Amino acid sequence: MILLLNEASVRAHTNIALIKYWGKKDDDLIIPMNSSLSLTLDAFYTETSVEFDQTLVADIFFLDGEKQDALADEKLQTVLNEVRKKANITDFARVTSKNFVPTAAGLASSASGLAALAGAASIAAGLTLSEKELSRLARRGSGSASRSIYGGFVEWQAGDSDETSYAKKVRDADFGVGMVFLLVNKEKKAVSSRVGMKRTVETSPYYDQWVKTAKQDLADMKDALAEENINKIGELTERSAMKMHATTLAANPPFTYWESETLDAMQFVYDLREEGIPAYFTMDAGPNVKIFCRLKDMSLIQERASKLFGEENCVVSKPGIGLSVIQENTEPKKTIPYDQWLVKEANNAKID
Ligand code: 2P0
Repeated sequence: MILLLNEASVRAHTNIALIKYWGKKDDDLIIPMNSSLSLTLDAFYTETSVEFDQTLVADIFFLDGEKQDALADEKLQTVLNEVRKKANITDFARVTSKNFVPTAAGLASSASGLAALAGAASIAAGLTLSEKELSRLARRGSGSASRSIYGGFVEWQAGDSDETSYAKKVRDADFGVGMVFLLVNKEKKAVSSRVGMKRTVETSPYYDQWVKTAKQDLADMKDALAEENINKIGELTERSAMKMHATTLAANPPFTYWESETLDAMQFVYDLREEGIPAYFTMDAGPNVKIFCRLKDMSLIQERASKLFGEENCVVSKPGIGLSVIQENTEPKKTIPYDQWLVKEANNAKID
């Protein structure tokens, strides 16, 4: 099937932050307090199709085959409204999304979901946004989505305005690293990241130090990436996660995303290191643990972890690529990287 003119489909991969984003200085525009840095992963992604249709009387949203309350989805509405404004259209949209995550992983999919939505909606509306503009648009939906436009290691520079807050690629993840996911709890979290980070900014006495030290951590991380120093990358990753989670413990009311299995998984990682295997953990706004490690150690780590946490709860992932446009919705799907799609569109425009 060839896609219609006002319809577009894209695929976006999720990302895990090594230097975390935690806290906003502007809640509406989603301008973060600190810059962050992530690794895009290939195992988890979202495919989204958007069609603007003048016969619709409201936006409709299907996720994994089930109709959602599109109006109640604040993140989706923000992105669609921004696209309508930019393209000067008023049509409502039919959004169809599918999350590709191994066996209900319970991992937040807002990074891949909102990046895919930004890409598909902008193309469907006839826009040809640069990657930087697309990153800014995805950011309006969800902060971490700004990073999912790119593959490899990606920095979201905080900036201080809508124009200056966007992500850019730091380098390819081409030196043999990946992640093992330990899924210790697949339930929806009690405190969303949006609510959690706001409470932390407003009440945690540790928050100022988080912002201050994140700056140096990011600079050190960029050096470590340039050196391809896996131990240094891992140590900084672990420390950033520990500091982020420390801020929540001191918030009012205090809270934590950890569960007892989170601590078990951390101990598992310490034990790997005792044995000389370079492995480092990170946790986000939930109890699951992600292990940064060498690709060549991934199967050994997965095998060991499966014995402790169950085979279905251990998933490995290589680094992933950036946004791609689905050109033909046949199986297997024919895709083209977004940057190449832009070049093609520019050439087509010249011919026209
Ligand atoms: C991150 N997290 O850097 C951090 C670390 C969770 C912990 O970005 O409010 O869904 O939509 O901007 O991006 C998750 O929060 O939050 C997140 P909003 P988002 O990956």
